[in-house]
Amino acid sequence: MAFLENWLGQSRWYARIRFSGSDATRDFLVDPRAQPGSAYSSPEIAFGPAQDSDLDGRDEVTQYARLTPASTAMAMVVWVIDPDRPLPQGFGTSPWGQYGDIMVLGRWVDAPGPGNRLSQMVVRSTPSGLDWYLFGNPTPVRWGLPGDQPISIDIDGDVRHDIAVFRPSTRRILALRSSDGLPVDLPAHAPPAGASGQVWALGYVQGTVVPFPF
Ligand SMILES: [Ca+2]
Ligand SMILES: [Ca+2]
Repeated sequence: MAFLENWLGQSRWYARIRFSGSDATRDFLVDPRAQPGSAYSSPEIAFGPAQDSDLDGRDEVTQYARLTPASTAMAMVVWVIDPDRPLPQGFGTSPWGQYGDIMVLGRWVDAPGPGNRLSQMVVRSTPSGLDWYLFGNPTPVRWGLPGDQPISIDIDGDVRHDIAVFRPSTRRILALRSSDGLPVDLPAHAPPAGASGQVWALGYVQGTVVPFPF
């Protein structure tokens, strides 16, 4: 799967998908601005890796989109891709988080509502640390120091994601287990010998989304 911009001269985001079942490749318009009556007008849209948000066994395209170029409001948008239909179905959730937040993909609740069945978690950086905001709860959980990287991970294996960060300075993962709320401190894999440059936790790369500034 690859994302395209300026497809056929249009400034819209498309997903180019090659289906493993048929080996067919097709392009799907996955841009909230293209929906009828859309409240979206900003091209700043972050794309997450595939996630099965409605728990039907098939992945959807997950986005974290800025509503307008002048707004700080952000919302999660989920696109259901059906190989047999020409257009995907897009579902937007109520705005949550603000521009600059990082959305962390994962299953965050046990009894979520329609359209947001895994719930949504965003992380806001402050000068003193990271604040984690679960959809619908205005009171954040403070976890992580400035410079820590939020990661998408289920450490205790209870199917719900854990609040967790990778700390580059120590190369450790610090998490709050969702099963009992207890903190854990684990070593992360070190980079290969001789490697240089920025160290990124794989969970950060794969499971968090933030739009690039345009
Ligand atoms: Ca699904
Ligand atoms: Ca867990």
